[in-house]
Amino acid sequence: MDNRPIGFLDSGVGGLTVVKELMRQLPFEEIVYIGDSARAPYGPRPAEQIREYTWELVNFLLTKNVKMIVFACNTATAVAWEEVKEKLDIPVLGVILPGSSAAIKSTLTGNIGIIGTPMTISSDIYRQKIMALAPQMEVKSLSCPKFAPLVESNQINSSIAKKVVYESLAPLVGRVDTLVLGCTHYPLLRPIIQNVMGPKVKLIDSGAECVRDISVLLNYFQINRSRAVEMKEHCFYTTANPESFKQIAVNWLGRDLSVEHIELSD
Ligand code: I24
Ligand code: DGL
Repeated sequence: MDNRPIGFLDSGVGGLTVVKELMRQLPFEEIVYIGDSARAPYGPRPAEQIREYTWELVNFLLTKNVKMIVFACNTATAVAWEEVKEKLDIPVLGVILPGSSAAIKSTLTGNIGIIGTPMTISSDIYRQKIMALAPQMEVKSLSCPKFAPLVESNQINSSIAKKVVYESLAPLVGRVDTLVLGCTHYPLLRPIIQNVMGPKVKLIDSGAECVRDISVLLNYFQINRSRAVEMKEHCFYTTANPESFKQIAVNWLGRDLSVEHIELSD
């Protein structure tokens, strides 16, 4: 047993899609979350800058005595996960490897699509990970820079969203049987994406797959949180306005929670 919290990092609030899965799959685990909303989105930023910011988030989580760190952000995973994982002596999980292996398990034709932010797609990391595990796969990657802004402007169900998703995904329709949602925001567009891709296409939520791996790791190292110990409150930190963060988090997670502002060293 290990009653320390699990640390989550993200560029902002998108990582809450991973947190929601954690609360569903592993309700007894305690969470410390840091979202760098003051500097979000990471997607359009240079890799070197994202690496630097991610290290600041990691170092913050380490001061919170976490037993494990989860990169609840595809962009941060794409550019910084390997180097952070090498340097820490606690387990560090990203969302990309779980999403990649789930896609390989899901596909019947070997034609896998990946969608994500410009940085995630230009890093080519999903394709590399998939090819390393299963070289016979055919991977088609597509950057969808308009999707996260759609979610953030509350247009998830709008006709504009339908039009943008339809036009953006046109290059993949009919050409893949599995599509990886390689960005934390995309599960919110899932119904529209499914509709555009067709009912036979399997959508892979990298965040949900990552939480399955967290569960396996907790069991393997026997570091689950004891259910006998009273649950402490989850802690959420943001580099921007805590009220704005809280509004989104309470709405999304459907429960009250405490959010604190934190200043990261620049
Ligand atoms: N969804 C996201 N980011 C936002 C948003 C949103 N505003 C409305 N909705 N804003 O990401 C980002 C910038 N903010 C962040 C907080 O600090 C200030 C700056 C997706 C969220 C994934 C859980 C739409 C919205 C919402 C509640 C729940 C879900 C959702 F308001 F998509
Ligand atoms: N969290 C990011 C990701 O999953 C999306 C938002 C951003 O670009 O920062 O890629």
